[in-house]
Amino acid sequence: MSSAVVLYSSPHMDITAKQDAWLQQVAAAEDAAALAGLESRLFGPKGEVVELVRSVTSLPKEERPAFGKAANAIKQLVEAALRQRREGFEAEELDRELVAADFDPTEPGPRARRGALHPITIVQNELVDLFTSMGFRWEDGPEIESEYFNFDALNIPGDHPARESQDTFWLDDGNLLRTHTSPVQVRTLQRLVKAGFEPPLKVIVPGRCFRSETVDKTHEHSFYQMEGLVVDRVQKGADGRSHGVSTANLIHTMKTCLRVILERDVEVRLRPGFFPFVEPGFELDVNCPFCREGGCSVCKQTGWIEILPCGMVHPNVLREGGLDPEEFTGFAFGMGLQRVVMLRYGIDDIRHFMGGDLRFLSQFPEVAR
Ligand code: FA5
Repeated sequence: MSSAVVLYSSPHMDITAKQDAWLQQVAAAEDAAALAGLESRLFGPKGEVVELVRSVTSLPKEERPAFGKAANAIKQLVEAALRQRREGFEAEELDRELVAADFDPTEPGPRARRGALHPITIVQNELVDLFTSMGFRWEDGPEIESEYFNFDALNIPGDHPARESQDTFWLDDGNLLRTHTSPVQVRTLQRLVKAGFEPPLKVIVPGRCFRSETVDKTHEHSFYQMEGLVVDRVQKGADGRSHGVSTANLIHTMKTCLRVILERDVEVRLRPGFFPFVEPGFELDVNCPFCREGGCSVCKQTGWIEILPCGMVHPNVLREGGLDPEEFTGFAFGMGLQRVVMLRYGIDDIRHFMGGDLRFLSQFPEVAR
């Protein structure tokens, strides 16, 4: 190693010789431990380099500036040599470790866990895609709703027994947590009619609802529905008869939707069902996906599973929305999303959805879009 970088000769001390000696010792250190020992001998509390710098005070005044400058330069030189040698040992050590550990730098690192969509979101997205492809538009409504939109506007006055089947959480200001997505029917009609919009109108309303219920295998206090509403003007046909939106349209739409979501051909049947905001009202059943016929415990040996309520929009609701029921007719449905997801994936308990158990959730691997 070329060492004679600092050339200075003092009548009192040959510091160039010291410098050469130290640099040679650094170069001769056999390993990291020897280097660490040398470092503390040179730079420790009474280290040789430290003492050299300090010795400036013992010199005659006129020699001090030149000596101090040279001593500091030597100090920096030796420090740099030590650092370089230390890094050399560290690099050698790393090489040794890599060889010894049979380390494969081309091996992929541990994979980060990717988030996935919740099964309710997966099915909701599919339904939204399906309905928008059929010309439906997505409407939204507030989860904190007024008594008027949740009940009165839907033909459910204060003393109506139907209010009891949708017991909910009331807020101090008289509002409530909506019990269904149906209030958005009247909200949408009122808004669009006011803006001068004339049906045909096709909307879907996915959203969260709340009921004060005892939670069990099929009931939650917070759950998801998807409302559907179709309204159109009654037309006079060539046969002279009036044609409006019909139950046949409702059945066709529901069959199409269930076929896509349940990924199979479906049979449906309608039974009478009472909801004050539809007339007539129906419970729509689908043939059981588990036994296909015959009967099983899921369909309670009937071969049919109740899947969603629906019906023809009640004239009072159309009127409340600002439309003349003599001129317009429509159908509506209110699908329980959890119910559809349970049927699609064969899930037997609704409480899994909000339980937060990753063993359940990680079975639905679709990655967030
Ligand atoms: C209604 O909520 C009506 N608004 C649906 C409707 C819309 C009828 C348009 C006619 C026309 P129902 O209370 O039956 O209806 O609830 C509809 C669906 O929501 C049920 O079939 C069920 O799947 C789901 N649902 C209701 N309550 C709960 C609950 N506590 N937990 C989970 N899902 C529920």
